[in-house]
Order: sequence, then structure tokens, then C-alpha cells
Amino acid sequence: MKASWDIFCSVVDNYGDIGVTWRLARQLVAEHRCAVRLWVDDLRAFERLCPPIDVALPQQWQEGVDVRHWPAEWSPVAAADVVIAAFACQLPPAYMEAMAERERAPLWLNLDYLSAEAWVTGCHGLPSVKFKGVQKYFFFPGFQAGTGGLLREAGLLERRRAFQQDPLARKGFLAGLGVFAAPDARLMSLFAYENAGLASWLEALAADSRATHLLVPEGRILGDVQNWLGVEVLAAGAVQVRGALTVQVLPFVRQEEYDQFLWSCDFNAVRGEDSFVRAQWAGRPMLWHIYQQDEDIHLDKLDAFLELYTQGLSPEAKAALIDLWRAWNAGGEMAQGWKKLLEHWPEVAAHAEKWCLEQGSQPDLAAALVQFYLNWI
Ligand code: TRH
Repeated sequence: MKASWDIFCSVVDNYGDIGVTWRLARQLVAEHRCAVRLWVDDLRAFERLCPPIDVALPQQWQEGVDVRHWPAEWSPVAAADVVIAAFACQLPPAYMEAMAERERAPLWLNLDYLSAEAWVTGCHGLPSVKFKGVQKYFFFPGFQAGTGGLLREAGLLERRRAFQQDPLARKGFLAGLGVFAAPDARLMSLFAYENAGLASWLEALAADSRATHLLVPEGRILGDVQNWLGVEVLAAGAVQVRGALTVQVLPFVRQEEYDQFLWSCDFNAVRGEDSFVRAQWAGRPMLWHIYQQDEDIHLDKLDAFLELYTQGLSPEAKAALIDLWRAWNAGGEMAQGWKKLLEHWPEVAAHAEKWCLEQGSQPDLAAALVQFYLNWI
């Protein structure tokens, strides 16, 4: 019999919570033949990533996943064999009782935030709290052996490579989005939170000797783009040219398309957790806007990732990359850092592909979860 899985997703803000859990749910169904219920408390956020979602329905099937609206008033259901609380969300008390009532206790996991910090390896898989005899475990995604790995669908890197080696596929995909960049232009994507450093970066791109075509999906950074451009309104479809820089605003695309979008670009600025991982699978140079946390603890996470990611780069290229990422995450001046990065572009580009292949040789997160369950039973 198929193992049943319940994944609980509470959307705190933005799209990372649902982005990660939806991706995981689909993969467990498609590749591991699990029966998955995905409980989501905000179907509107879900709808942005997956437009067929009907926000009015308490239950619906999407790509083989049993999608449930997680209501404020919980109605009792039987607990699954495996229960995942994503990002430390609190399960409904009545569901916890249902877990305790099962003849055989379920495997209860907290799927944690992604971090490259060294302590993650030591904590991954450890027992956490207990509820009436039901043991909860920490499950940490990560970049190193000894962690739960990263979400990566079967054949993803092969599909990515085939796409990037096929200029017509790229052209066709971009044309479908209304993107017709000059053939010699550097194509870049920008998905970020509000950032005071953006103006200095756009300034540098506009003054560059090479053309840049910057694609900006609708979202939180748009206000800063608009201020720099000095325009009244900026919405999907807008194209503005300043010097060597063309800025084009795009609608938010569905999650599968976002991959091709990243694969199409020469450079990707991403944020949060899921887009950050997807940019790594694109095998192209990138810039991460990390999600801000209290007391700046996100900066430790940023440095831990940089430490890992830059291994094997020359000292100059390493310094250029680190300076640029730190400046971006401090809302600082970007022009110098960008110029320096351009000087090391071929090396940084080759390194992005190498990093992707190294990460791709490790077990993926869905497979690691299934294995954890099999070991546990
Ligand atoms: O949206 P994010 O900033 O999400 C989060 C949340 O803030 C969360 O609370 C925090 O814990 C977490 O980050 C670390 O960034 P993220 O994770 O990259 O999620 C964005 C999702 O949106 C991702 O699945 C990709 C998807 N996406 C599309 O489907 N289409 C698009 O056009 C774009 C730009 C993104």
C-alpha cells in the first residue's frame, strides 16, 4: 500500500512556504508514488504559482496532489503515515490528537529552513519534541552530505541542459513572455525584496558598454525600479530604456515556467529559499537576496553559504562575488562590486555550472525524506 503523507503549509509571507511544499508534494506523488495531502492556509498565494488552483474549494486535486484548504476551524481527519510540518508551523491540536490515536504512530517531521551553516549537519534527523508518544524529528535541507539535500526533480539538470543548448527553445520561450532582447544583450532576471542598493546597480548597467536586458517579474522590488526610472506607474508589460539598460516588467509566471525563465538568463538575482535553489540548478551566475531575520542572523546564513559556494574560485573572483552579495544584502553601493564581478565573469560562470553539478550529484530532498521514512519503519 502507498504510504500516506500530510504536508502542512502555513503561508507566513511571500511565496517560499507554498513554493517549497507544493514542489515537494508534486515530487512525492510523481516520483515516489506517495499519496499526498497538502494543507495550505492561503490558497491565494498558491494560485500565483499554480493558476489552476480554485481558491474557493476546500478540496481539489492538482497534479495528483490532494490539495486541502487548511481552515481556521479544523474538522477532524485521520492522520497520515508521514506528517510534515513545514517551516516549524504548528499543527492543528485536533490533528495532533489524531496522530496520537493511530495504532502505529506516524513519522512526524519538521521540515526546516535551508541553511549552509555547519551545525545543520549535526542536527539533521535528530529527535525534537514528543506529543503523547509521537516523536517529532528535525529534517534539514542543506548543501552538504549529512543534510536532507535540496529539492531537485528527476531529470531536471538534463532538461535544463537541453534547453540551454537549444537557442530556438529559449527564443520561443522568451517570445511567449513577450521578451525580444537584442542578440548581444546580457539577459538578466531580478526577483528581490525592496533594496536601497538597486539604484546604484541599475546606474552601472545603464552606463555599461554592453547592453543589458533586465527582466523583472511583478513583485516587491518594483517600487525601487519605478523610483529609479522616475515613472508614475510600472506594471507587467512595461518596457523602459535608460542608456544600455532595458528594463522589462513581466507578470509572475507559474512555477514550472520560472525554471525556464532562469535557464534563459545569463544572470539571475533571486531571493528567499526556493528561487535561490532554482537559480543554482540553472547553472548560471547569480545573486541572492536572503530573507531578513531578527538580529541579522540571516547574515550568518549568507556567509555560511558564500563560504561553501566560493570554494575553488580564485581569490580575486571569490572576493568579487562575496563583495557583491554582501553589498546587495546590506542595501549598499553595487556599482563597484558589479564591475569587479564582470572582470571575473568567465570564471564565475564556469563555477556556477560546476557547483550545480556537484550539488546535483547528491541525493535530492524528496528522495532523502522517503529514505528517512523507510529507515524509520
Ligand atoms: O517569495 P519568497 O521571498 O519566499 C519566502 C518567504 O518569505 C518565507 O516566509 C521565507 O521563509 C522564505 O522565503 C525563505 O522567495 P522564494 O522562497 O524564492 O519563493 C518564491 C516562489 O515563487 C518560488 O517557488 C518561485 C516562485 N515564482 C514563480 O512561480 N513565478 C515567478 O514569476 C517568480 C518570480 C517566482
